[in-house]
Parts: sequence; C-alpha cells; structure tokens
Amino acid sequence: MNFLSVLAVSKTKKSLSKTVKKTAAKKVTKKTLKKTATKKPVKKSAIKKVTKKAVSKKIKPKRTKVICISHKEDCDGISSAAIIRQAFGGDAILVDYPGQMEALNQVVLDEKLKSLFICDLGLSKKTQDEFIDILTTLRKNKVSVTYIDHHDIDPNVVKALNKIKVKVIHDINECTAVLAYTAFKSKLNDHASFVAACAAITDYMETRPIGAKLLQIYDRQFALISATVLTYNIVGHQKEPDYLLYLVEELAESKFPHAIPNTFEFAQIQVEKLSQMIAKVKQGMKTMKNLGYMEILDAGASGAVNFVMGLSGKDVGVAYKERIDHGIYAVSVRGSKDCKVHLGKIVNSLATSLGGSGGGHDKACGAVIPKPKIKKFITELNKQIK
Ligand SMILES: [Mn+2]
Repeated sequence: MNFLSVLAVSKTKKSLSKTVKKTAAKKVTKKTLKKTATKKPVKKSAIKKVTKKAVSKKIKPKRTKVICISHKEDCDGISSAAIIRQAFGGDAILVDYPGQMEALNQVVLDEKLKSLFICDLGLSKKTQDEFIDILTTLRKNKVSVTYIDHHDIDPNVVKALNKIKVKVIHDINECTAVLAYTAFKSKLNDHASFVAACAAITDYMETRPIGAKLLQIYDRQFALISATVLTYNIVGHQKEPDYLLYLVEELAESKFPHAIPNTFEFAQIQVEKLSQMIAKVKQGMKTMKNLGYMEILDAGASGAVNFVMGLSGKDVGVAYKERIDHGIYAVSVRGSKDCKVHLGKIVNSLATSLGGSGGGHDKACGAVIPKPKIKKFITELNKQIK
C-alpha cells in the first residue's frame, strides 16, 4: 500500500544506534569518515586507510552477523523482514526512504556483518549511484548482499549490481514479501505463506500469479482482516521502532496478527482517525484539471492520499506533509485504475529535477520535495499526467 510514502524522518538515526552496536574503534572511524565526507565526498582511499589502521590494532572480528534492512512503513516491508528473519535469523533494521542511505552507511562499518538483505526499498535517480557505491564496498569486504524489491528500477542499476555479484531478486509483478517467500521457501515454514499473502493484499498485489496462489490457501476474509489490522498497527506505530521490530519477531515466529496482543483494539483507534480524515479531506482538498491535492497537517500523507484521490473524483491524488526540521515535503501520490501513465517514473524524474527524490510503482509512489518547490511539483505533475 504505502511504499514511498515517507513518514517519519527523524527517528531513524536513534533506532539505528540502538540496533548497530558500535565499538570505540568504529566510532573513531565514523568520525573520520564524516569529516572526510563533508570535505571531499569521493576520497574513498583515504577513508579506507583510516579504517584499516583503526582495525589492525585489534584482532579482526569474524563476520557472523545477518542484517536485513527493510521498509518500515508498510506490511510488505515488515513481512519481508519477518520472512528473512525466519529463513536466516539475524536482526532487522527498519527504515523509511529518507533513512535508507543512512542505514546502509551504518552497516557498511559493521566489521561483523556477514550477510545483508535489503528489502522493499526502491531506488531513485538520486539514490542509485550511492547505493551501488556502498554495495561495492560491502562486496569488497566479502559481505554477501541480497537485494529484493519490486519497485521500478533503472536496468543499468541491475547490471551494475550483477557485476559486483549482489544477488538481485527483482520483479515488478509481485510484492517483495512474495518474492522473498518464493526465493527462500525451503527455509520457511507453512505460516510464512500467510505473512506473504498479507503483504500482497496491502500492496494491491493479491491478484498477481503467486500472490493469488498464496491468498487462495487461506480464507479470503480472514486474510483481509489480518492484513488490514497488521497494516493499521504498522502505520500507527511509525514512531515506535521497538514495536515495529517486535512485530517482525512475532510474524517470524508464525503468530497471526490477531494473536499479537491489542492489535485489534489499536486498529479500531486508527479506523476512527481515518474516518475523521475523510471529513478533513472533503474540506481541505483542492483540484487541478488532472489531479486532486492537499497539504496534510496532523497525520501521515500516506493515510490521506487515497481519500484525496477518491473524493476529488480525479484519477490522481497527491497528499503532502511538511517535515519541518528537514525543509522538505514528504509527498504521496496515488493513481486510480483509469490512470494510464506510470506515476513512479514521472515522479522520479520530476522530483529529481526539482532537487528532491522519488519514485515507486505505476499507481502508487512517493517523493521528497524541497519546501519551496512543492507548488511547482504539483503544477508540473498535473501537466505531465494528462
Ligand atoms: Mn512493497
């Protein structure tokens, strides 16, 4: 459902520092790296030398750690992390789009990292080069890297990743959790198919070939209510990283969403908030020829965007929320069934040209737009989607 929806930007660093334990030596390395990076971002040889020096003073630790960096904002990301955890163990680092690169820059410093999985995190023109650079460093350090995703991707990025022997599991026709389930089925129990089916539902991909087969194992209504309650718990706990990690653990341990304490009660609170959102959107929404749009002040943009599209009567809806500390707008875009253009591709180019970033699927995507450019983003998008 809400991939590039970009919810909480600020908490990622905090949750990261909790997850990734840093030794003193690493801290020094990081400091040096940061200093170097701000002066000359490409001076990699210098960084490496410093890293080596710091490390050589002690015994090189054995690489044993498994880490999965996954999308924290929706059921597909959380379910993917749970499936990787069941198949390979290890810990999850849950991020939103603005926190994606920061997380990668952290794990690259982890001398114990053995294998890294990156799930349900699409790339944009702005992030793809840095992504390849970081993964190149990881591969040089003999870290096994698996990238599982279903967002639109530049074919040159796939080529570059194949070249450095990153395992790329990419298919725009199924959700990430279904791709992960299919790839690692032999390491998973029966319940994992339910976790994948829930992800397919919330990503609107339960009618795709594999997604449909998995859903058909279960009673449809049972799967729908489970997926929906899980989604409301994920969306409503975006600022509580520990709770999201707890959800990953419970799903990895084959718990049904209803068996996790208080999930239905919490979902009821979310449903009530959403019903209030309908009234707010009716009041505050504006339209242009080809789209409806609205600035959201007190909730996530991704929770409102479907209402903006639906209630505007247009085939494209845009909802955006200011990230005050960052000087940007987090933007969510949705298209109806009648929307014939690929919104993810258009938004990727447009956001990049305005100094932001973005992308995603044909009918659902998101962007980060510098604050002064938001009006331009909307008027340009309106022009490009007719
Ligand atoms: Mn997804």
